[in-house]
Order: sequence, then C-alpha cells, then structure tokens
Amino acid sequence: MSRAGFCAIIGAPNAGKSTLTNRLVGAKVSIVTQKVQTTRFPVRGVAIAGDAQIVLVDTPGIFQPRRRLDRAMVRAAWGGIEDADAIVHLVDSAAEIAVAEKGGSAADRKAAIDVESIVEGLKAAGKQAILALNKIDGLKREKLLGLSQRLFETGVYSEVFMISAKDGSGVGDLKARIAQLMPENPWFYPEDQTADLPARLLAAEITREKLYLRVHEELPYAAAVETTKFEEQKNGLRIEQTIFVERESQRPIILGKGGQTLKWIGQKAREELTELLGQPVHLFLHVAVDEKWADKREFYGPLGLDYDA
Ligand SMILES: Nc1nc2c(ncn2[C@@H]2O[C@H](COP(=O)(O)OP(=O)(O)OP(=O)(O)O)[C@@H](O)[C@H]2O)c(=O)[nH]1
Ligand SMILES: [Mg+2]
Repeated sequence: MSRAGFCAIIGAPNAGKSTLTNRLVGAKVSIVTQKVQTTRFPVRGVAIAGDAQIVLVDTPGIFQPRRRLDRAMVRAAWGGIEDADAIVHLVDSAAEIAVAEKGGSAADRKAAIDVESIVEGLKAAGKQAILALNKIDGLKREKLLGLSQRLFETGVYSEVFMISAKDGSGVGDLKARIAQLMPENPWFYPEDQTADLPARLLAAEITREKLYLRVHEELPYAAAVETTKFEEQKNGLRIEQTIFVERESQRPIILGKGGQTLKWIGQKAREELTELLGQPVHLFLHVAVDEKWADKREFYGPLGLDYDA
C-alpha cells in the first residue's frame, strides 16, 4: 500500500521554511528572500520519497502580529498543524546561538522570542513536532548540541535533526523520517505534480520575490503583486501584473532611475516564469499606490486566509 499525508513546516520568520520546502520537493514552489515575512499564505509542495507522497505545507512565519494581514498570516501558520500527519519546527540555529552567546542582533532576539512562543503554542495544542535545527552550515557541532539539548528538554519534540536547507546536508535523513510518518493512503496528486498554487498566483509570487531581492532595504514590507491578466496567445503567455505600494513616495523606488529597477524586476521574473511555465512569457508590470492593500482580502482570499476569525 502506498502512503500519503501532510507535513506542516512551521517556524519563526526567516528560519528557512520555504528554502527547506523547495529542497524537499526538489523544485521551486515557494519564494525565498532574505527578508522576514516573505511567505504570506500557506504554500503546498509535493515531495516523493519511495512509496510515500509528502504534501508539505510551507507556512508564513509565526511571530507577534500587529497588522490585520499579520494576524491572518499567523493564524494560517498555526492552522497548518491541525490536520498534519507530521510537524517540523524549523529553527534558525545561528540566531539562537548568537542570542545565547553574545545577546545577538535585534532580529536574532526577535527570532528567539518567536521560537519560545512556538514551543508554548505546541504545548497548548498538545502536539509533538520534529525539531529541525537549520542553518548549521558554518556552525560548530558542540554549540549545536547545547542548543539541541536545551530545546529538546521542553518536551514538545519527538526528535531532532540538524540540517542546512541551503546546502542540503541532513535534509535526506529528515525527508526519510517524514516519509515514515505518512499514513497509508493512495497518493493525493499525480506523480509529476510538485505544486498546487494556481499559475497566476505563482506568477505574482515570482515577481514579488524579484521585487524584494532588488529593493528589500528601501521597501520594508510595503508591496504586493496581483496578476490582472493571464492569457494564452499565439506567441506565448501574456501576463499583466500590478505592483501595489502603500505610498506615492515608494513608486520611484520601484521604478528606479529611468525605469531601470522595474525593468530588472520584469526581466528576472520573465526569465524564471518562462522556465517554470515552459513557454515564452510576455510580462507587463504596472505600479499603483493603494494605502490599504494589506487590509484587502482579495489577494489572499482564494487561499483561505481567514481575516475575520
Ligand atoms: N546560511 C543558511 N541560510 C539559509 C539556510 N536556509 C535558508 N537560508 C536563508 O535564510 C533566508 C530566509 O529563507 P526563507 O526560506 O525565505 O525563510 P522562511 O522561513 O520561509 O521566511 P518567511 O517566509 O519570511 O517566514 C534566505 O536568505 C535563505 O537563503 C541555511 O540552511 N543556511
Ligand atoms: Mg517563507
């Protein structure tokens, strides 16, 4: 009998959840940037290990929410564990060790507080998780052992793995263990399917990734991308997208000098989309100002982010 089930990947913002999801799947299904709060809604990726199909649920980071969008993101992240057959709590080991040793940066301290709140959340939910200590590349083993011991003593973890989602070390063992936890089931997706995000949404995500990669310092969290047209034409796909910023002053940041920045974003997104979608893509980007995009449900509604709960 084949096996199939769900595995939720939870963790503080920037722990490497999307990097791990892509690594387990073996294809890009979720966007990755150096910014915290990149993932805004649960993204599913499908991995295969022997006779098991693992549906990975990459979640938004769990953190102290302020805006309405933040609250919906955190709720969606916790929602991911409810029906999961396995839960992986991914921790940025480098940040934890920096805090324990020399206090760490403000971002490290924030991450450590988020890790504590996740431990409490798991306790409250009565769930056991696999602890995956990530970003071990460049860390000394004895330091990791101390961290592993300290977190394991909380009692919410069934086991510990040490991995680097970035270079792949330890990920094979973790994947094999997740596969063992999948219940007997027929597979949920066809063998060759790796993602279930609708193509127009994936296209918007790819553009958002390029946008963040290029202007992450100047544009903290203040942008969203929506696909407004996605049309098969004789010579390929025509995709039109609007980039929303919150303030008029942010428009020139995205445009850049002589429109160079927007051009770069469009070019990078088009190249990746052409490869992902397997056909020529003609991408048209517009920039619009909308103070309230973060409060609008239509970007996230189709994926079930529940704003009003
Ligand atoms: N050195 C190192 N960096 C990593 C590793 N895994 C992820 N990163 C980096 O950490 C940053 C955040 O990675 P993401 O995968 O976007 O993290 P995330 O947990 O999905 O973040 P959010 O979606 O914002 O919650 C990126 O710059 C990654 O390249 C790792 O194993 N080692
Ligand atoms: Mg992510």
